[in-house]
Amino acid sequence: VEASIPEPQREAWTKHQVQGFTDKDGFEKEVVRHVETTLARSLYNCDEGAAYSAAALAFRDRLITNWNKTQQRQTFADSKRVYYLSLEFLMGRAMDNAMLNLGLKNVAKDGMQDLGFRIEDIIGQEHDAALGNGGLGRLAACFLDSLASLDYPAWGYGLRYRYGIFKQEIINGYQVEVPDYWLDFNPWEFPRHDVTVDIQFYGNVRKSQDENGKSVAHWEGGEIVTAVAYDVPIPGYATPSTNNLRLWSSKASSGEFDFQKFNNGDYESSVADQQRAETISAVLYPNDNLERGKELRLKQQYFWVAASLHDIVRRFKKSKRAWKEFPDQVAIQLNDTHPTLAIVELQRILVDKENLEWDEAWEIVTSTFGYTNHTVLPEALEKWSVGLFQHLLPRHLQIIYDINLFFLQSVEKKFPKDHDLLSRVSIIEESQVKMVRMAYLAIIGSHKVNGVAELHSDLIQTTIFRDFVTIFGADKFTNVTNGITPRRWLHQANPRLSELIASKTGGYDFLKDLTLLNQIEQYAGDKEFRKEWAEIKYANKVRLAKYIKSTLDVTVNPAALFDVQVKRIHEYKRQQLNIFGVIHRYLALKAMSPEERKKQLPRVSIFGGKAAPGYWMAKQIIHLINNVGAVVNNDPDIGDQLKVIFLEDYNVSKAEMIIPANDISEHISTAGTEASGTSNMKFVLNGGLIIGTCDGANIEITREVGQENIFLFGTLSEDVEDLRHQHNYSNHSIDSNLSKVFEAIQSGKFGEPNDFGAMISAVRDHGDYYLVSDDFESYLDTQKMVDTEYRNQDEWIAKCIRSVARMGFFSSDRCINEYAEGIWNVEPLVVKN
Ligand code: C3B
Repeated sequence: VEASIPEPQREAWTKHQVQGFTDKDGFEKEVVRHVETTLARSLYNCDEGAAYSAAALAFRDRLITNWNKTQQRQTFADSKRVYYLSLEFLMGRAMDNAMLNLGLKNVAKDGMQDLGFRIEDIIGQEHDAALGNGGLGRLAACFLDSLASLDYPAWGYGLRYRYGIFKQEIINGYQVEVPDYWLDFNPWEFPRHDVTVDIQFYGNVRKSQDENGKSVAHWEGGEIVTAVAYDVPIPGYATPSTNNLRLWSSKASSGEFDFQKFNNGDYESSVADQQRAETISAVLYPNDNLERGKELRLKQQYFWVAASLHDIVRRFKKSKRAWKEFPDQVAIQLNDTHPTLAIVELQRILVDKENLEWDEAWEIVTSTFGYTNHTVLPEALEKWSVGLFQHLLPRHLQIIYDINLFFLQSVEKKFPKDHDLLSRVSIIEESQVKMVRMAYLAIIGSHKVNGVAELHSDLIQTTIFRDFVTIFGADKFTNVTNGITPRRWLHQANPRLSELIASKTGGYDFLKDLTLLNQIEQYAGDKEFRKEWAEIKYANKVRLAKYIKSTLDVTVNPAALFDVQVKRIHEYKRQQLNIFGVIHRYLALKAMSPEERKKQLPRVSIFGGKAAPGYWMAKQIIHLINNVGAVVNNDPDIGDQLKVIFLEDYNVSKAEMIIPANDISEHISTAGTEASGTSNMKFVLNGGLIIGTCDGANIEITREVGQENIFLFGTLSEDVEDLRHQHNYSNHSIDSNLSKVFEAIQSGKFGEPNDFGAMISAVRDHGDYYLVSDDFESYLDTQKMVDTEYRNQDEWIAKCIRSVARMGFFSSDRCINEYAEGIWNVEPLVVKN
């Protein structure tokens, strides 16, 4: 439908084009207008909530004018676009980020002050957009920021969950989950009730022949659910480019709403149908690095993928190009295997709807997709039962079988008679219950496969995907080491540090080219600079100490060493190793004379993170941390020497406060298990050092900052398998320090010992899969070195400064440029303003 305004009337439009505010007065005017009209309030009843709402709406208006222009520019240029498909976008708060990216934070600060509010309080009113679990979801959010900041024509596609990741409460030391209903007031989205796609499920496939005798598949029957688009503007930093994140929400299709039932008076069941449709986008699955094979999850995946592809194809078809040009116009990146069905769906569209030949279609498909793998953990690799597929997506299962058949035929041709190879690489796992291996499908249907840090990319090529390297050749596999956006994780989270850096590097250019940080290295020996640096660190620690006091009523000394481990709770991330180390420290302090005790370096051990609701062991780890805290924090012998803090409900906005306050952070996964890690980068960028294992991006951080600036310990990944084998086939001995920790737990010092029996047995009796006992001693030794080195504050700060100076590599801008060049083949669309 042509909806554009005819030429003669366009003058009126141009004359009234919205410009958006650029100064304090303009901003205030917009805030007052929104308070009085949009919110129907006044200066007599404008609380912080209303002030936030009005300020957010003012910024939303501002973003949308940029968004409109960006979209027009991209449509007009008609160049290749990137589509980033992710089931998770862990965005956090939007307003602070929008203000900073638009360069209008000072305007907003002064404006809000004129109107009677402090900008920090107003920012604090915003509910986090928490549509993700952990690293994978936050990476997607950092990528969106970089894509917009670098002017790439790019869209994100995701699901608009009504409930994001649950809110964590700690009650009697235990995690309790509370639903996160976040959509009460969300000014950052635009519902597009006119952009809808009908999505089919279930039903069956009928085959017929066309006039040329070619077999044609018809997917018929089943049920229809409608996808409605919600658009979220993504502002770039210091550029007018504003990209789009399109999130799909499910509702009953109007065709489906059963008027028959309704008219027959069966009102309740027709409403029930409606609710069933809305269930699809109702809730984010709260598992990190774990797949549970639930039907609703597969429904979510198909719903989102089918709606997104329909949208992408619709946009392509407007250009009236030939199908073979599709990969020149479209690059689709699969964030893990969650969107792998997109490969099958595009093949289905091309073959069943657009009547392309199979091979021609498949060539287009494989040239379009890239697949990023984020984990080697077997429990996280997606497999769906063939039966479930047959039921939910019968036509897609047929296509998967055909893809597999042609693939296996080509393998057999290349490697005749290697039947073992054929069954190893088959998309269908011929187990008791037949399974579809999504990672294999993703590899076969993509032109590039990448891991997220060097070690991880090596590991996937030599272990889980090695047969595919043999089959496709090494060129198909590559590495793109993860990165983080310095806008949120330095400038926004740590404004004073950002300002100090700017004062020495001649402005804020480093936020667009993070390698410019290297200019501050020369100040590592500068007394004055070090002093300012230390003051900022101290102020950040005071801010966190106040927060700890107000939320937990525990007083911590900001002069103590702040040791932080915040991330999802997982046995492979080894929070248990950390808390065992804390118990060891506590026992050692208790055994000392008061004089000796006083001489020790005071430390605050800070933990935070959510456990998946069904992950019992992870919940026990949280429970132990809290119980240890309750004992240690109230022990008069200990005082300031040791405090143990568990911060409730760790999320993006809390990370922005916690990370700048770190002296040291822990990234201590069993070698070979943490694909990359990204918080490690954030902590160092905020002027802390790392205690960590030789795992994931820790290795590249070491390469960049120098091994004298990081505390590495523990088993190397190449030795992990042997050790595991030894644990299972010979008696493995437990270090005496660790035994004493176990004894203390079992004595009941930290609450009911039975609660922690399984945690101890896992290490002592059940093979210690995560190598806690093997690494315990070197962990303690390394922590001792941390204590010693921290006492020399001048040198410590110098190390922090040098480390920050060398962190340029870890910008997500670098990362996005690597994807653009090596995988997507797209160019920025530079804006001349
Ligand atoms: C995570 C990995 O566990 C991290 O090592 C990695 O830094 C990030 O992805 C980003 O690449 N990951 C996750 O959060 N969820 C998964 N299902 C798999 C990996």
